[in-house]
Amino acid sequence: MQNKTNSTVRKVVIIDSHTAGEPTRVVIEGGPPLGKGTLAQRREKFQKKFDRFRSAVVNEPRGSDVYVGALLVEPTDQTCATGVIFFNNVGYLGMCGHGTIGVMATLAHLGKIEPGTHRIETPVGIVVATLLEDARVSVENIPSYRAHKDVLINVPDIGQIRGDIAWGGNWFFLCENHGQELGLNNVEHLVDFAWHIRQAVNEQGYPEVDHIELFSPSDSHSFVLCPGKAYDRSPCGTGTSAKLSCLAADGKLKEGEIWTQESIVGSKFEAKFRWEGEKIIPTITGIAFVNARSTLLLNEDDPFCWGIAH
Ligand code: PYC
Repeated sequence: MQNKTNSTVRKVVIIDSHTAGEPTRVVIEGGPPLGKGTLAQRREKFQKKFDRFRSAVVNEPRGSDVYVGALLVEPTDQTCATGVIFFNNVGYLGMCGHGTIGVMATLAHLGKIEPGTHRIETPVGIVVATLLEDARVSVENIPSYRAHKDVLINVPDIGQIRGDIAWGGNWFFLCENHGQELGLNNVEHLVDFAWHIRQAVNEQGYPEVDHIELFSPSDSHSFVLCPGKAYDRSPCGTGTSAKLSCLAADGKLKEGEIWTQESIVGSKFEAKFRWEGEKIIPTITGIAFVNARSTLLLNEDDPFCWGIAH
């Protein structure tokens, strides 16, 4: 299709879903040419050469800060149903739990998978996802672990906060002693509060941490702040994995025991783990609903063709 200056209007076919309230926008046609190589190499190429495509797909005016994008790519491992590179309003993710559940629901919607187990390749490893007969999806995540326990962070204007740092496919700082009310009525304050923690954690020796997870000290109610300052509407699959690694390391949850993690909007994931050496293999179960299929039109005449960037 041509626009008024005769340049081409590019078409990008997407399927939107939400997993426990958190959106996933899967690009099924029209993605950038990333060539061959590992998924980590292709993610790097995406970032270096086609970053404006990321912004065009998930940012305003076509999306919003909350969207997580998922670009389907050819896997290097032919036992995998697909490869996927996850991205958000500011950059790229290692793995994404709610996003993997969204990708599975999308593949099922397209008739590309049947109930059963399917391997999915991500830039940080292969996950094993099972589409259950009732449309729920279980994701056996990559090995997860707690890297640091009880780290003391001095947060300007807030004070001292203690928390653990753990890997669940992304890096998390998890804390309970924050003294905040974890409720949707308090969400703007929680965003601001968690953002201050994120900056202090990064400045005080942990630049890799890009997600902050606040927990209720008495139950599994949580709040997760994502790298681009949006809060996760789902209980965050990689965050739940990070949490499981802390519970496992502290002996507070046994292998195979169910942990139900609740998000700030009240949605839930069921999770369990098994040990693999010093690390754990988490399994997260949730459901996604496909809610739109459309074609994005990238028209170079549009001053916001590539999104309103951060
Ligand atoms: O479910 O892993 C997740 C996730 C990461 C960022 C948003 N959701």
